[in-house]
Amino acid sequence: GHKSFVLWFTGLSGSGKSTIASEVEKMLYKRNHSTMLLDGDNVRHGLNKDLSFSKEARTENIRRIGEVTKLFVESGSIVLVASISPIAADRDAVRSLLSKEEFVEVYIDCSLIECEKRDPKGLYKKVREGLITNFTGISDPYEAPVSPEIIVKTDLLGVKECAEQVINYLVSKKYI
Ligand code: GGZ
Repeated sequence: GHKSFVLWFTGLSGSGKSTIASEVEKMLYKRNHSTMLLDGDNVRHGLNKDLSFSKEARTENIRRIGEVTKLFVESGSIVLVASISPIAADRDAVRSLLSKEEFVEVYIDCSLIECEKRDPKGLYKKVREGLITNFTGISDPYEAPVSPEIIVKTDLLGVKECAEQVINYLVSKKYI
């Protein structure tokens, strides 16, 4: 059977995590892989409904997503997680739950200026109006990965090219 692992997409709000993750998922589906996409924003409406955006709650959010990820990896899926996951130690804790090859960190690298320009959900506008506090990248920290397996620059490349970069990595490392 094929390898099971997680593609862990981390980056600012509006950087393109969900968009790239779902494009990669489509490409994996075409190659007959079974996948599971966990989107931070969606998970926060269900499993993690009780969690705020405090430092402790974000850590708990990532811990739970990590445990669910582990279950799906064990069941044979390729898991795609799209979550800001701003704290490096929280991401590393998930990495430690899995074996070395099972955790593939994908840094969705996009400047704050570009994210704010895109503002797909109007959240940055609300932050500037003072309606949202503790917003990642503005009034809350984002710790960029130091040595991610993949860096995708969404302010330089289009969605398809970004997704292909991820697929090419997986092929070159014999994940798929
Ligand atoms: C960051 C926030 C906040 C604050 C609401 N800070 O871009 P989105 O809208 O669709 O995704 C973001 C989502 C963050 O959920 P995560 O689980 O990815 O975050 S974390 O890993 O930090 O726990 C954003 C929206 O919720 N959102 N308030 N204050 N993002």
